[in-house]
Amino acid sequence: MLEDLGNKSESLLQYNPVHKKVPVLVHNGKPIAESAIILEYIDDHWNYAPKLLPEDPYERAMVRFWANFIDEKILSRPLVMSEGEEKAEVIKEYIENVSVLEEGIKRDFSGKSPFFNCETPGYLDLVLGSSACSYRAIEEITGAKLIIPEIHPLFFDWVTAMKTHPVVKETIPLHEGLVNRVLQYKQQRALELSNTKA
Ligand SMILES: N[C@@H](CCC(=O)N[C@@H](CS)C(=O)NCC(=O)O)C(=O)O
Repeated sequence: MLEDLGNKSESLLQYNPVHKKVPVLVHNGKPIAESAIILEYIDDHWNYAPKLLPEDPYERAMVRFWANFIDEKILSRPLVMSEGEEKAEVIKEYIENVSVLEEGIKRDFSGKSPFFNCETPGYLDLVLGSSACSYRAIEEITGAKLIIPEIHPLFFDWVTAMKTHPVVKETIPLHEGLVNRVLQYKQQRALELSNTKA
C-alpha cells in the first residue's frame, strides 16, 4: 500500500507505532519494520538462491559494516534540508564519505561486479541503491556534483549498473517526478519545522 507521509494512515501507525515510518512488511498479518531488518527477514524466511546476504561469516560482517556506514553517512536528507554555510559543509562531508566508500569497495569487494553480490543485486546493493540511485535528483536540487566519475569510478560504475538493472528501471520514478517529490518533501518538512518553532 502506498503511504501519504503527510497524512499517515491508521494502518501505518498501527503496524509501526515506534517509528511511524515506511517501509513496513506485513507478512501473515504480522508487521516487520526497518528496511535492513525486512531484507534479513526475507532472506531468513524464503528459500531462494542466490541469497541477499553472503554465506561466509566474514563476508556477511563486511556487508553489514558497509550497510551501517551507508545508513549513517550516505544520507540524502541533510543534503536536501540544509542551506547556506551548513549546506556547503554537508556537501563536503557527503563527497568525503563517498570517497571513503569508494576505497572500501576497492578493498573489500574487489573482483565483485557489477554488484557487491556479483551477478545479481544483494543486501548491500539494495541498502545503497535505495538512497544512491536518486543521486541525480539530489544533484539538481543542491546544485552540487556529488558523484564524480573521475574520483569515484567504482561507485559510479556500480550506480550505473544498479540504475539500469531491469527491476530498478521498472520501479524507480522518472527524474522529473523524483525532483518534484523531493522538493515537495523539503517544503513539507520546512513547514513542519517552522510550526514546531512557532
Ligand atoms: N531507518 C528506516 C528509515 C525509514 C524512513 O526514513 N522512511 C521515511 C520515508 S523514506 C519515512 O517514513 N518518513 C516519514 C517520517 O519521517 O515521518 C528504514 O531504513 O526503514
